[in-house]
Amino acid sequence: MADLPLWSPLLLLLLLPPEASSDSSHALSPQSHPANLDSDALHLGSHGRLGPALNMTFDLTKVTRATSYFELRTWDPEGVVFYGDTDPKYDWFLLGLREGRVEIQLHNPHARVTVAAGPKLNDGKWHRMEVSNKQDMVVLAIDGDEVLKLHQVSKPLAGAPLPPMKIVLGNLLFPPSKLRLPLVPFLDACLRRSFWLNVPLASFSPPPTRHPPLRACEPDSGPGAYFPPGSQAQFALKDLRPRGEDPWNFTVELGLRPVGAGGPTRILAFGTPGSDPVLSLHLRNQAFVLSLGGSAAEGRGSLPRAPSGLEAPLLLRLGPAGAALSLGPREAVLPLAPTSFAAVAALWEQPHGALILGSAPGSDPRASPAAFCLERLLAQGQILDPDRAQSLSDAVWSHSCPRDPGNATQIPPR
Ligand code: EST
Repeated sequence: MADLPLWSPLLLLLLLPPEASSDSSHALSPQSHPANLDSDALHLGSHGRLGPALNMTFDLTKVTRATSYFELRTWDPEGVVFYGDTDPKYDWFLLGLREGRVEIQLHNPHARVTVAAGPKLNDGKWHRMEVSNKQDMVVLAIDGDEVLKLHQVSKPLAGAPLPPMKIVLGNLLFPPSKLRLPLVPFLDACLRRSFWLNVPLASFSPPPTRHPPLRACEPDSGPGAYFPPGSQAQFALKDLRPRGEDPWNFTVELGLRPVGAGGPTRILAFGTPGSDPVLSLHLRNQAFVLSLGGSAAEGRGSLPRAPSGLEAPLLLRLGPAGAALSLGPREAVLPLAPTSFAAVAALWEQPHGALILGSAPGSDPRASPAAFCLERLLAQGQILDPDRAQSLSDAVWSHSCPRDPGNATQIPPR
């Protein structure tokens, strides 16, 4: 290794792809939406920071049927669809997804239950769901099939002289660690045609933090994670220990699809937040550029690529011999001098060492103007879930990607 040249200050690789009711009950005012959006659908995902997509409060003495129904569409395997309570300590209910299937958690004086039911729903199709309380039961139907009937778990709720029932969409009213079985609440999903305790969703106003919504519901999205310009996800390297210290090696696998046009963009970097990265990967002039440091500005040998060629998974392997990038049958190696390898490996020993996908935090989106989808994202052979990242930009779509570049609607937060 020691006699390998270190191209200073950065060494790069170029790979040419092969051929490549709410608390207010005002009706929502009609809004104009671009024709390509599902204007009647509500996006649930918020990464939690902005709170629930919608809060509703009901006086149960005025409710005649404790039934709610809606259509849900998602690629996300895990998160909260809705949560309801009459008391967050003694009487609460959650309907969410885990591993793609519905999970119900219920905690009240009659029962404490955690149960999964029905088929996997995270297939990007609309599914109709109906959840009711009848006498002492909770009943769940999916796409017209009654998939779960829980007996002896409740008292009749409709008409009951109980405290007001709160229902929130896409989030909880207490920390996820207090669930019976914790789950990551953020759900990248769309909801439409919903009625809550028989009241249409349009009767409720979104909370001020969610108005205007962060994003709209695209009529056609695919699986993956979408990184618009300037966005990023950070994963702590201490949680991603290189397997087997000897020989030291670390792999990242990416199924990358650029979305729309745009200039050079950073795909990932290894570093500590706030400092220049130790190693970074850019997409620049139709080539992948791996470099020591944070800039691809000194990239050489750019070669045009066939636009369809980027879909083969890109494999990045780090080891004492260097950083190797392969795309299908092509491979290129960035040799690392021992000092450079030591700087890379040291990141795993630091509390803030991170794998950062997308742009540098706080960077100007104009500096990284291209958007991309990660249809595959693995580190050390394990899927990395953006919802479990140490930090995630609000603008990232954690489990959906626009299929058509023109459709990537982003409504900027106020
Ligand atoms: C069931 C039992 C319970 O003790 C509390 C709750 C609160 C949320 C309720 C749920 C329930 C039964 C089914 C619903 C749900 C809110 C919407 C859904 O239709 C009534």
